[in-house]
Amino acid sequence: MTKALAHPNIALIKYWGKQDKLGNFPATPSLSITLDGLVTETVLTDGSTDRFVINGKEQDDPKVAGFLGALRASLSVPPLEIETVNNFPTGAGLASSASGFAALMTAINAHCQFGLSTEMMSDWARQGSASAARSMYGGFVSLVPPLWRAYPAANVDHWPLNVVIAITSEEKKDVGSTEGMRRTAATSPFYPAWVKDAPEDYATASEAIAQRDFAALAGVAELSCLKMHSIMLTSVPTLSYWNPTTLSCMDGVRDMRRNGIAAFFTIDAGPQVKVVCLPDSVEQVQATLRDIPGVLTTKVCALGGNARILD
Ligand code: 2P0
Repeated sequence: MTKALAHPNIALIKYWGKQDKLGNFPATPSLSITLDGLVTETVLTDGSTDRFVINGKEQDDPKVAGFLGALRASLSVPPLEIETVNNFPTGAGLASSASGFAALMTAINAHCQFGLSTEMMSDWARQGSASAARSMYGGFVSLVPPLWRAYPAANVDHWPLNVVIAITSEEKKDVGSTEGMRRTAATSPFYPAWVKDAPEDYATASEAIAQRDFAALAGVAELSCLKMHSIMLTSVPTLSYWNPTTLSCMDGVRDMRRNGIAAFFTIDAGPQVKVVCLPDSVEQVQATLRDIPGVLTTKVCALGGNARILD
Protein backbone atom coordinates (compact mmCIF):
# COMPACT_ATOMS: atom_id res chain seq x y z
CA MET A 1 0.00 0.00 0.00
CA THR A 2 1.31 3.45 -0.90
CA LYS A 3 -0.25 6.77 0.07
CA ALA A 4 0.49 10.17 -1.47
CA LEU A 5 -0.75 13.70 -0.93
CA ALA A 6 -0.90 16.67 -3.30
CA HIS A 7 -2.42 20.13 -3.12
CA PRO A 8 -4.33 21.87 -5.88
CA ASN A 9 -2.84 25.02 -7.34
CA ILE A 10 -4.45 28.11 -8.76
CA ALA A 11 -2.95 29.90 -11.71
CA LEU A 12 -2.36 33.64 -11.43
CA ILE A 13 -1.34 33.59 -15.09
CA LYS A 14 -3.70 31.11 -16.70
CA TYR A 15 -3.22 28.15 -19.00
CA TRP A 16 -6.14 27.83 -21.41
CA GLY A 17 -5.54 26.13 -24.76
CA LYS A 18 -3.25 23.38 -25.98
CA GLN A 19 -0.57 23.00 -28.62
CA ASP A 20 -1.56 21.03 -31.66
CA LYS A 21 0.60 17.98 -30.90
CA LEU A 22 0.48 14.87 -28.73
CA GLY A 23 1.52 15.05 -25.06
CA ASN A 24 -0.94 17.62 -23.65
CA PHE A 25 1.33 20.65 -24.03
CA PRO A 26 -0.15 24.05 -23.06
CA ALA A 27 -0.36 26.83 -25.65
CA THR A 28 0.39 29.50 -23.03
CA PRO A 29 2.87 29.85 -20.15
CA SER A 30 1.32 29.81 -16.69
CA LEU A 31 2.28 30.68 -13.14
CA SER A 32 0.52 29.31 -10.09
CA ILE A 33 0.44 29.15 -6.32
CA THR A 34 -0.06 25.87 -4.49
CA LEU A 35 -2.69 25.88 -1.71
CA ASP A 36 -2.08 24.16 1.61
CA GLY A 37 -5.69 23.93 2.88
CA LEU A 38 -7.00 21.81 0.01
CA VAL A 39 -5.75 18.24 -0.09
CA THR A 40 -5.99 15.18 -2.32
CA GLU A 41 -4.89 11.89 -0.77
CA THR A 42 -4.44 8.85 -2.99
CA VAL A 43 -3.89 5.28 -1.83
CA LEU A 44 -2.61 2.59 -4.22
CA THR A 45 -2.77 -1.14 -3.76
CA ASP A 46 -2.08 -3.91 -6.25
CA GLY A 47 -5.26 -5.24 -7.86
CA SER A 48 -6.26 -7.85 -10.43
CA THR A 49 -7.52 -5.07 -12.70
CA ASP A 50 -7.48 -1.24 -12.55
CA ARG A 51 -10.12 0.26 -10.26
CA PHE A 52 -10.56 3.96 -9.60
CA VAL A 53 -12.55 5.11 -6.57
CA ILE A 54 -12.96 8.81 -5.87
CA ASN A 55 -14.56 10.00 -2.64
CA GLY A 56 -15.90 6.48 -2.06
CA LYS A 57 -17.49 6.08 -5.53
CA GLU A 58 -16.11 3.83 -8.23
CA GLN A 59 -15.72 5.71 -11.52
CA ASP A 60 -14.78 5.01 -15.12
CA ASP A 61 -12.55 8.00 -15.74
CA PRO A 62 -11.22 8.17 -19.31
CA LYS A 63 -8.52 10.66 -18.29
CA VAL A 64 -7.17 8.31 -15.61
CA ALA A 65 -7.39 5.35 -18.00
CA GLY A 66 -5.58 7.32 -20.71
CA PHE A 67 -2.90 8.40 -18.25
CA LEU A 68 -2.26 4.82 -17.09
CA GLY A 69 -2.17 3.69 -20.72
CA ALA A 70 0.44 6.32 -21.61
CA LEU A 71 2.56 5.39 -18.58
CA ARG A 72 2.41 1.70 -19.44
CA ALA A 73 3.75 2.39 -22.92
CA SER A 74 7.04 3.32 -21.19
CA LEU A 75 6.99 1.87 -17.68
CA SER A 76 5.88 -1.37 -16.12
CA VAL A 77 2.82 -0.40 -14.05
CA PRO A 78 0.80 -3.33 -12.61
CA PRO A 79 -3.02 -3.28 -12.34
CA LEU A 80 -3.85 -0.83 -9.56
CA GLU A 81 -6.64 -0.12 -7.11
CA ILE A 82 -6.65 3.65 -6.80
CA GLU A 83 -8.57 5.30 -3.98
CA THR A 84 -8.63 9.06 -3.97
CA VAL A 85 -10.21 11.42 -1.45
CA ASN A 86 -10.49 15.19 -1.86
CA ASN A 87 -11.28 17.41 1.13
CA PHE A 88 -12.95 19.92 -1.26
CA PRO A 89 -15.58 19.80 -4.07
CA THR A 90 -14.42 17.72 -7.06
CA GLY A 91 -14.67 18.98 -10.65
CA ALA A 92 -16.01 22.37 -9.56
CA GLY A 93 -13.19 24.75 -10.47
CA LEU A 94 -10.91 23.98 -7.54
CA ALA A 95 -8.23 22.16 -9.53
CA SER A 96 -9.03 18.65 -8.37
CA SER A 97 -7.47 17.23 -11.53
CA ALA A 98 -4.21 19.08 -10.79
CA SER A 99 -3.87 17.64 -7.29
CA GLY A 100 -5.36 14.33 -8.46
CA PHE A 101 -2.77 13.57 -11.14
CA ALA A 102 0.09 14.95 -9.02
CA ALA A 103 -0.88 12.66 -6.13
CA LEU A 104 -1.40 9.70 -8.48
CA MET A 105 1.98 10.14 -10.19
CA THR A 106 3.74 10.56 -6.82
CA ALA A 107 2.06 7.42 -5.50
CA ILE A 108 2.84 5.34 -8.63
CA ASN A 109 6.50 6.39 -8.60
CA ALA A 110 6.89 5.18 -4.99
CA HIS A 111 4.65 2.12 -5.29
CA CYS A 112 6.49 0.82 -8.37
CA GLN A 113 9.91 2.03 -7.11
CA PHE A 114 10.62 3.84 -10.37
CA GLY A 115 12.90 6.42 -8.73
CA LEU A 116 11.80 9.17 -11.12
CA SER A 117 12.97 12.74 -10.44
CA THR A 118 10.35 15.37 -9.58
CA GLU A 119 10.95 16.85 -13.06
CA MET A 120 10.10 13.55 -14.71
CA MET A 121 7.04 13.07 -12.50
CA SER A 122 5.92 16.59 -13.35
CA ASP A 123 6.29 15.76 -17.06
CA TRP A 124 4.13 12.69 -16.67
CA ALA A 125 1.57 14.50 -14.52
CA ARG A 126 1.24 17.11 -17.30
CA GLN A 127 0.09 14.38 -19.65
CA GLY A 128 -2.74 13.57 -17.24
CA SER A 129 -3.74 17.21 -16.77
CA ALA A 130 -1.42 20.06 -17.64
CA SER A 131 -2.08 21.96 -14.41
CA ALA A 132 -1.01 18.82 -12.49
CA ALA A 133 2.58 19.44 -13.58
CA ARG A 134 2.50 22.53 -11.30
CA SER A 135 1.02 20.67 -8.29
CA MET A 136 4.20 18.60 -7.98
CA TYR A 137 5.78 21.68 -6.35
CA GLY A 138 4.91 24.02 -3.49
CA GLY A 139 4.97 27.81 -3.40
CA PHE A 140 5.00 29.71 -6.73
CA VAL A 141 5.32 27.46 -9.78
CA SER A 142 5.94 28.17 -13.48
CA LEU A 143 4.95 25.99 -16.43
CA VAL A 144 6.80 27.45 -19.38
CA PRO A 145 8.53 26.82 -22.70
CA PRO A 146 10.70 25.49 -24.18
CA LEU A 147 10.22 22.17 -22.37
CA TRP A 148 6.77 22.98 -20.94
CA ARG A 149 7.94 21.46 -17.72
CA ALA A 150 6.92 22.93 -14.35
CA TYR A 151 9.57 24.32 -12.02
CA PRO A 152 9.49 26.21 -8.71
CA ALA A 153 9.58 29.97 -9.31
CA ALA A 154 9.77 30.99 -5.62
CA ASN A 155 9.30 29.13 -2.38
CA VAL A 156 6.61 29.68 0.23
CA ASP A 157 8.86 31.78 2.47
CA HIS A 158 9.68 34.21 -0.32
CA TRP A 159 6.20 35.74 -0.08
CA PRO A 160 3.68 33.99 2.22
CA LEU A 161 0.46 35.14 0.56
CA ASN A 162 -2.97 33.94 1.63
CA VAL A 163 -5.94 32.90 -0.47
CA VAL A 164 -9.54 33.12 0.70
CA ILE A 165 -11.80 30.89 -1.38
CA ALA A 166 -15.48 31.74 -1.70
CA ILE A 167 -17.43 28.61 -2.62
CA THR A 168 -20.53 29.66 -4.56
CA SER A 169 -21.65 26.22 -5.80
CA GLU A 170 -20.57 22.63 -5.14
CA GLU A 171 -21.98 21.29 -8.42
CA LYS A 172 -19.76 19.61 -10.97
CA LYS A 173 -19.16 21.74 -14.03
CA ASP A 174 -21.08 20.96 -17.25
CA VAL A 175 -18.13 21.44 -19.59
CA GLY A 176 -14.75 20.09 -18.50
CA SER A 177 -11.56 22.04 -19.09
CA THR A 178 -10.26 19.87 -21.94
CA GLU A 179 -13.46 20.26 -23.99
CA GLY A 180 -13.68 23.93 -22.98
CA MET A 181 -10.18 24.62 -24.26
CA ARG A 182 -10.86 22.81 -27.53
CA ARG A 183 -13.99 24.86 -28.07
CA THR A 184 -12.30 28.16 -27.25
CA ALA A 185 -9.32 27.56 -29.52
CA ALA A 186 -11.60 26.52 -32.37
CA THR A 187 -14.16 29.32 -32.10
CA SER A 188 -13.26 32.41 -30.06
CA PRO A 189 -12.18 35.25 -32.36
CA PHE A 190 -9.94 36.50 -29.54
CA TYR A 191 -8.03 33.25 -28.97
CA PRO A 192 -5.00 34.26 -31.13
CA ALA A 193 -4.60 37.50 -29.13
CA TRP A 194 -4.77 35.52 -25.88
CA VAL A 195 -1.95 33.23 -26.99
CA LYS A 196 0.13 36.14 -28.30
CA ASP A 197 -0.11 38.25 -25.10
CA ALA A 198 0.38 35.47 -22.57
CA PRO A 199 4.24 35.53 -22.49
CA GLU A 200 4.23 39.23 -21.63
CA ASP A 201 1.68 38.73 -18.84
CA TYR A 202 3.78 35.86 -17.54
CA ALA A 203 6.93 38.03 -17.53
CA THR A 204 5.11 40.86 -15.70
CA ALA A 205 3.83 38.47 -13.04
CA SER A 206 7.25 36.82 -12.59
CA GLU A 207 8.84 40.20 -12.00
CA ALA A 208 6.07 41.25 -9.57
CA ILE A 209 6.63 38.05 -7.57
CA ALA A 210 10.41 38.52 -7.57
CA GLN A 211 9.92 42.10 -6.26
CA ARG A 212 6.99 41.18 -3.95
CA ASP A 213 5.04 43.97 -5.68
CA PHE A 214 1.44 43.17 -4.72
CA ALA A 215 -0.21 45.92 -6.79
CA ALA A 216 1.64 44.83 -9.94
CA LEU A 217 0.76 41.17 -9.37
CA ALA A 218 -2.88 42.09 -8.68
CA GLY A 219 -3.15 44.03 -11.93
CA VAL A 220 -1.69 41.38 -14.22
CA ALA A 221 -3.34 38.40 -12.47
CA GLU A 222 -6.85 39.88 -12.67
CA LEU A 223 -6.19 40.79 -16.29
CA SER A 224 -5.04 37.25 -17.15
CA CYS A 225 -8.16 35.85 -15.46
CA LEU A 226 -10.51 38.25 -17.27
CA LYS A 227 -8.83 37.65 -20.63
CA MET A 228 -9.29 33.90 -20.15
CA HIS A 229 -12.96 34.30 -19.24
CA SER A 230 -13.41 36.64 -22.22
CA ILE A 231 -12.26 33.98 -24.65
CA MET A 232 -14.48 31.45 -22.87
CA LEU A 233 -17.51 33.77 -23.15
CA THR A 234 -16.83 34.43 -26.84
CA SER A 235 -16.60 30.73 -27.70
CA VAL A 236 -19.39 29.17 -29.76
CA PRO A 237 -21.43 27.91 -28.02
CA THR A 238 -20.52 30.26 -25.20
CA LEU A 239 -18.76 28.96 -22.12
CA SER A 240 -19.68 30.68 -18.89
CA TYR A 241 -18.31 29.30 -15.65
CA TRP A 242 -19.68 32.15 -13.51
CA ASN A 243 -22.91 32.50 -11.56
CA PRO A 244 -24.40 35.73 -10.13
CA THR A 245 -22.57 35.22 -6.84
CA THR A 246 -19.25 35.01 -8.69
CA LEU A 247 -19.89 38.51 -10.03
CA SER A 248 -20.92 39.79 -6.59
CA CYS A 249 -17.65 38.50 -5.15
CA MET A 250 -15.65 40.23 -7.90
CA ASP A 251 -17.44 43.50 -7.03
CA GLY A 252 -16.77 42.88 -3.34
CA VAL A 253 -13.04 42.55 -4.04
CA ARG A 254 -13.02 45.78 -6.08
CA ASP A 255 -14.80 47.56 -3.20
CA MET A 256 -12.23 46.25 -0.71
CA ARG A 257 -9.43 47.50 -2.93
CA ARG A 258 -11.04 50.96 -3.12
CA ASN A 259 -10.99 50.88 0.68
CA GLY A 260 -7.26 50.24 0.73
CA ILE A 261 -7.24 46.47 1.26
CA ALA A 262 -4.61 44.66 -0.80
CA ALA A 263 -6.58 41.88 -2.46
CA PHE A 264 -7.30 40.56 -5.95
CA PHE A 265 -9.52 37.86 -7.38
CA THR A 266 -8.90 34.97 -9.70
CA ILE A 267 -11.46 32.51 -11.08
CA ASP A 268 -10.92 29.23 -12.92
CA ALA A 269 -13.17 26.86 -14.86
CA GLY A 270 -15.90 27.05 -12.23
CA PRO A 271 -17.86 29.63 -10.23
CA GLN A 272 -15.64 29.79 -7.13
CA VAL A 273 -13.76 33.01 -6.44
CA LYS A 274 -10.26 32.87 -5.02
CA VAL A 275 -9.12 36.07 -3.38
CA VAL A 276 -5.38 36.48 -2.95
CA CYS A 277 -4.32 38.81 -0.15
CA LEU A 278 -1.59 39.68 2.30
CA PRO A 279 -1.77 37.91 5.69
CA ASP A 280 -2.87 41.04 7.58
CA SER A 281 -5.98 41.38 5.36
CA VAL A 282 -7.21 37.79 5.69
CA GLU A 283 -9.84 38.39 8.37
CA GLN A 284 -11.33 41.38 6.60
CA VAL A 285 -11.39 39.57 3.24
CA GLN A 286 -13.03 36.49 4.73
CA ALA A 287 -15.63 38.56 6.62
CA THR A 288 -16.50 40.50 3.45
CA LEU A 289 -16.85 37.39 1.29
CA ARG A 290 -18.85 35.53 3.92
CA ASP A 291 -21.45 38.32 3.95
CA ILE A 292 -22.05 38.24 0.20
CA PRO A 293 -25.43 36.60 -0.51
CA GLY A 294 -24.94 33.27 -2.29
CA VAL A 295 -21.53 32.48 -0.80
CA LEU A 296 -21.93 29.00 0.71
CA THR A 297 -18.65 28.79 2.61
CA THR A 298 -15.25 30.38 2.69
CA LYS A 299 -11.92 28.74 3.24
CA VAL A 300 -8.61 30.36 4.08
CA CYS A 301 -5.44 28.82 2.62
CA ALA A 302 -1.78 29.60 2.92
CA LEU A 303 0.71 28.50 0.27
CA GLY A 304 1.28 24.76 0.32
CA GLY A 305 4.20 22.40 -0.21
CA ASN A 306 5.24 19.70 -2.67
CA ALA A 307 3.34 16.57 -3.59
CA ARG A 308 4.68 13.87 -1.25
CA ILE A 309 4.44 10.35 0.10
CA LEU A 310 2.65 9.82 3.42
CA ASP A 311 3.82 7.04 5.71
C1 2P0 B 1 -5.00 26.81 -15.03
N1 2P0 B 1 -7.11 25.73 -15.69
O1 2P0 B 1 -3.97 27.34 -15.50
C2 2P0 B 1 -6.25 26.84 -15.87
C3 2P0 B 1 -7.08 28.04 -15.57
C4 2P0 B 1 -8.47 26.14 -15.45
C5 2P0 B 1 -8.51 27.57 -15.68
O2 2P0 B 1 -5.54 24.24 -16.02
O3 2P0 B 1 -7.04 19.51 -20.27
O4 2P0 B 1 -7.49 20.29 -15.81
O5 2P0 B 1 -6.48 18.28 -18.18
O6 2P0 B 1 -4.77 19.75 -19.27
O7 2P0 B 1 -5.21 21.22 -16.32
C6 2P0 B 1 -7.67 23.36 -15.88
O8 2P0 B 1 -7.30 22.53 -16.88
O9 2P0 B 1 -6.79 20.71 -18.19
C7 2P0 B 1 -6.72 24.47 -15.87
P1 2P0 B 1 -6.23 19.51 -19.01
P2 2P0 B 1 -6.62 21.09 -16.69
O10 2P0 B 1 -5.01 26.31 -13.89
